[in-house]
Amino acid sequence: MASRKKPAPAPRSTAGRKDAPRRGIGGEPQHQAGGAHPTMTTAQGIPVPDNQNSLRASPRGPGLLEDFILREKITHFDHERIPERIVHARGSAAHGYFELTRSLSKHTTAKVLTEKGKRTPVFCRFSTVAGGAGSVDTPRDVRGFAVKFYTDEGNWDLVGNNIPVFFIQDAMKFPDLIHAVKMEPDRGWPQAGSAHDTFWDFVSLMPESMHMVAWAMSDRAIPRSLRMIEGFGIHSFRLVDAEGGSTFVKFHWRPKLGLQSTLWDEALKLQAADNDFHRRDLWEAIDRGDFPEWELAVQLFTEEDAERFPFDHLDPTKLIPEEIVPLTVIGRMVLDRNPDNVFAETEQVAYCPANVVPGIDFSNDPLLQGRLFSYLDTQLKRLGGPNFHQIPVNAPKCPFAHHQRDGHMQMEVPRGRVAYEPQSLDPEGPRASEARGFRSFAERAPDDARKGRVRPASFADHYSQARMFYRSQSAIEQDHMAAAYTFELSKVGTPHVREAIVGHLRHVDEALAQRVADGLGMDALPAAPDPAAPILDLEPSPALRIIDRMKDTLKGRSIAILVAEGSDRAQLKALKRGVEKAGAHVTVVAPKLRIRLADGKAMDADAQLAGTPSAMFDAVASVLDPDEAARLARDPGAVDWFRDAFNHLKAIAACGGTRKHLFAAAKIKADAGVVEPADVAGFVDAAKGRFWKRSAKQG
Ligand code: HDE
Repeated sequence: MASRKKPAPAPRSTAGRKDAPRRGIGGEPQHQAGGAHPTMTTAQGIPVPDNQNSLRASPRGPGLLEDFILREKITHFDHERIPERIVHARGSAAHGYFELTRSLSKHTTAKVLTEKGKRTPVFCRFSTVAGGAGSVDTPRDVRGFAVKFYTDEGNWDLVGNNIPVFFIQDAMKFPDLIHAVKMEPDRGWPQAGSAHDTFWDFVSLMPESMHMVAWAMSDRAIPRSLRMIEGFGIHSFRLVDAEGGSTFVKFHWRPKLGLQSTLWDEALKLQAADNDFHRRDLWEAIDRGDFPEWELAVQLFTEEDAERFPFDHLDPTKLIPEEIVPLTVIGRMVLDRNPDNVFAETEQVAYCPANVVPGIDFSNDPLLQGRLFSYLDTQLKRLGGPNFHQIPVNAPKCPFAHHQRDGHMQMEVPRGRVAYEPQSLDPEGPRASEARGFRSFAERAPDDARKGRVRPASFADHYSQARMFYRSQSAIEQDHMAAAYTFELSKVGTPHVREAIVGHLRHVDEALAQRVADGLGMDALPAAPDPAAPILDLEPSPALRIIDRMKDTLKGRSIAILVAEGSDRAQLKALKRGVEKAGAHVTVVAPKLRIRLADGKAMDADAQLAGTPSAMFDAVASVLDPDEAARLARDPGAVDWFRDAFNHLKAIAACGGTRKHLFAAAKIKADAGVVEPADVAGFVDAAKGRFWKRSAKQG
């Protein structure tokens, strides 16, 4: 059992006192803090007499092999790591609940989707895809959005992403895709990034990836907060009703805080400032009671509806625009508890798209079909055997009973002699139930069904939705996409790969292709490949943007106020109170952690300026004594603090000293996004959005 007390300080060195045998810390008791504490034991329960010194034959050695306490401790430590996930290795998670607000009883028997008002416990894990577990939180990447619902009818896992489509159409290509995006095997970089030759080489030869690549180059791939991302089940699933009838369904999570992304420069600076930016943001929000919330919405459609779509809904590189099939909100998810232990829960949680409950079934999407195999397979290795469902975070919270037995790390002690079925010896043994059991939708195979390794003709259109996505973006978001393609391709050393991508982009949008070609310094536009199907000009879908979908609120936002020696306490207080009242979290930043304000009294800041760049906040303010502002204007870090806030299009409440000295040093010309700190209401209002007009001026 782990003691919750502060650890004892490191033992003092006995160097220079070779003769003095010592126990513990200078022979003193090791635990300073008072109160009762459990006696430390080995894993076998043997009390440990000394946790500082190994057993020696004499005070200066040698060590003794019989020291079972040392050996046990080191052996366990040696085995503390398990294989990290081959994808989605870096994750952060939280517990919470799902509450159904609208019943889907017309379409499904699944209780989790029919019992209105019922709260089902969930465990939700967010992740980046490409980087290893020790990589950073803010690379340009897709985010995983996996939810385990502990329903009364067993666990249902909705294992999705924050982008509604995927790179490939067939599971056969997944290992290739991941090998291409991960670190190049001969050199071991880049970590957590797609801006390199092998990724772009692969996608340049896989036109089906063009739609998802467009999403990955959009602001969706650099979210501001995990609390502000959407989630998508991607594939069509089936809902199955009591009569065995079926409706197709796509699942969407929509964040209550609205959607928000960072600018690319901001994401880069966040990487330098805080590798754990997203996990910290999620953890801290939950810790202070700002529970993130999402709506669960569904798109429901029939086989006949699907036949009218200008694409095949079984192709996971396609989405169904909300304008064609509207979203119906059916519930909400609230994440209200941080994990107690990251390894036990976030690392050991095992999601699997094959975990569905009666009333929910799969579609024939070939990517989904491959996933149904992969997750259990990978978990057998990652979690060391077939009993990982017994790990608390994975165990169902409803009763379960089966005849599976033994295996590595069996934690249960099944009773009795019967571990088979049919059987007549144990009247209480579990039996299958036709009435309650999971029933697959009795889909009829088409009359002309033939076995074969084929791609249906209905999957051949690779560009129309990429075009639709690009054309649905606002002009600012299109600028960001053009810049992202240019940046990523500028990191590709192989000219023919760059050219192939620009060729594909001509099918997405000729002007986009031209901008990227210009950015890369190409003399002429490369030829576009022959498309396998006619490219359609689909109606744009404004719902696919982010910028208009930032909520007009300070709730969930984070604001910094910069103070220094001699700052005015009353003004700081008024600003802080006003911003907090509007729902934002305030961090008081200062050049030193303890400063003396104008009233002569000391104050502790929350963070030190040098380690807390303005990129970490949604808006910033300053309350500075003019002399201090003049002094700070000679500190490049302080000047960058304002320059970045301005260039990242954020509202700034700037005091007179800041305008005079720091703005001058940062060459900032105040605009509508710059207000007086005394104008608390004006700042609260300005801080709700970004000042996009500045980005137009930046060109
Ligand atoms: Fe995954 N994916 N995936 N994936 N996936 C895994 O399972 C795989 C795909 C997704 O937080 C692995 O336990 C294949 C689509 C998430 O623990 C692995 C294919 C979507 C997570 C695996 C896909 C996802 C994973 C790695 C193509 C969005 C993290 C470790 C056929 C709908 C879950 C693990 C967590 C994890 C395989 C494609 C989402 C290897 C073969 C599409 C969110 O089994």
